[in-house]
Amino acid sequence: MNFLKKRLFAFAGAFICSVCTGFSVSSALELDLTCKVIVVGDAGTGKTSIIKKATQGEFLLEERPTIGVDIASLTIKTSSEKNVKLQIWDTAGQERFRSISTSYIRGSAATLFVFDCNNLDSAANLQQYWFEHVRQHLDEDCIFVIVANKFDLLQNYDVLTPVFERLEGSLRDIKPGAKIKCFEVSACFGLNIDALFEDIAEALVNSPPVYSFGVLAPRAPEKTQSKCSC
Ligand SMILES: Nc1nc2c(ncn2[C@@H]2O[C@H](COP(=O)(O)OP(=O)(O)OP(=O)(O)O)[C@@H](O)[C@H]2O)c(=O)[nH]1
Ligand SMILES: [Mg+2]
Repeated sequence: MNFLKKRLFAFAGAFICSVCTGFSVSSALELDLTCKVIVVGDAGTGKTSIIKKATQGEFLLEERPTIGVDIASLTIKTSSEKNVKLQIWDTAGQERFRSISTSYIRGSAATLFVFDCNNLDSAANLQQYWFEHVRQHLDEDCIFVIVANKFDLLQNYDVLTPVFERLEGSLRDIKPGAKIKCFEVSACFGLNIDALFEDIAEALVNSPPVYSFGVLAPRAPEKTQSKCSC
């Protein structure tokens, strides 16, 4: 019965996914895993642009600021032939929306921390604000991805390595044992955008997190029956 429920869920998921992204994903596609991914970072760093490029193949030079939160989805076939649906939550970076985004963080299997590699204040803000902001709401097995966007505009490549090292170190102090990855991307050129989400999907399949759905998702521990007769 449980098995049947999971199959029905996968079928419904595949249908919704094809509607959300506009991709011609077959409705017969069976999803092996569905996970929530949250994307945070300062306003203007390119969160929406990265997601749009990944899900719609589109890039707008004048992207509008996100208000509250938007949700998109992307289905990826991994190297082990598993279909992983990423439900991607795009949050607003503007300060006036930050308290709203807190409530969206819970239940994320992966978190993308985006900064603009030409604006190192946005990297410092990951350290000073965003890491702490999400820390208390996330599970230990959440994957953390530090994303340097707008790589197409970068003049001095040498600055990036120490920034990644500093951010990774600071994230490790907050969440020892966390799975942390670093990516340099360009939403504008499409550089590393597919690789970024494919890498997340592979990692999730290899180690399905607590907050996930589908045939690969870990089962909740069975409730042991009390032997007490009262
Ligand atoms: N050159 C270049 N510009 C980019 C890139 N990514 C985003 N942009 C531009 O940066 C601006 C901000 O991008 P958004 O995607 O709206 O940024 P955001 O992080 O979603 O901003 P908020 O929704 O306000 O938090 C837009 O004008 C984009 O066109 C990139 O890789 N290269
Ligand atoms: Mg946005």
